[in-house]
Amino acid sequence: MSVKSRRSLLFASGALLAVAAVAVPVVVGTAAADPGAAGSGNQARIVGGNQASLADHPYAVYLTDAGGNQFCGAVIVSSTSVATAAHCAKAVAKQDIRVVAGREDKRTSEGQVLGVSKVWVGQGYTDPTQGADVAVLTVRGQFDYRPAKLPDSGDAGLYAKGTQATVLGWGRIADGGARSDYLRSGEVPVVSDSECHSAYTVYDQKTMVCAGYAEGGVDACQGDSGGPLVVGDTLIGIVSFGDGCAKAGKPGVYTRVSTYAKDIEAQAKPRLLG
Ligand code: 4AZ
Repeated sequence: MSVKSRRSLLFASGALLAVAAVAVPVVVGTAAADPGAAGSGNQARIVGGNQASLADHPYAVYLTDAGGNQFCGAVIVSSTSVATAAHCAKAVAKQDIRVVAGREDKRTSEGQVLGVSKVWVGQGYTDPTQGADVAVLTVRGQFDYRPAKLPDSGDAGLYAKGTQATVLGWGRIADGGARSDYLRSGEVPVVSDSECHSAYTVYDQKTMVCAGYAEGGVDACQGDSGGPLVVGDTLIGIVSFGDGCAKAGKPGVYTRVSTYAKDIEAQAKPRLLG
């Protein structure tokens, strides 16, 4: 979610308005034409990225509401569950959330559409800027696609400044611009905690990690929230918030998955339905 929309939320009254404002930017723009969608050229893809393939990233999925509108990304973490952002899980009622897997192009009917039987939200979550912007959705049925790996204690180095990571999503291709019909990816370097704290006073290195170039140009954007930031097939971040998209000095802020890996794993375990 954007810092700007959160600021306006602070002037609005009440948490219900907040939920409505989070849901708005992700529902608009789905019907807009994508000028680059035919596969020609590689300019202005995502924000500074390129069309991507599910063959390389089969765990990348998206969420729709009951009307079929894509509102967030997510990532398969087991045969029966996805991780996403808490602010995504809270934007739409559980019974109305659908998880779409195996579909690169939103305009097709490829892959799977699964409902959600259970929603777990990160403990203490209130707002993306306060951390714990993580959720696990248990789906009705099983995915035909392999999960991303969760980081373990040996993966601390993946969070070092300069690690090249890949962000994936079906969100806007420019700040305030059209939503993408295709899955897109962008390559972004992990940003140091001190640098990210300079960009965002709310930055908390325990629960968040930043990625992006100092000069901007490549970033997640509205509608990419909840989607994966991976190094290889290891999930290091979940798209959470930022000040606009791809702006100089304003890297994307992601949920630090290593902090929540044990929780995610516990929620992701397939278990017998009671
Ligand atoms: C959003 O509103 C959003 N540039 C997601 C990511 C970023 C900004 C906004 C990061 O879903």
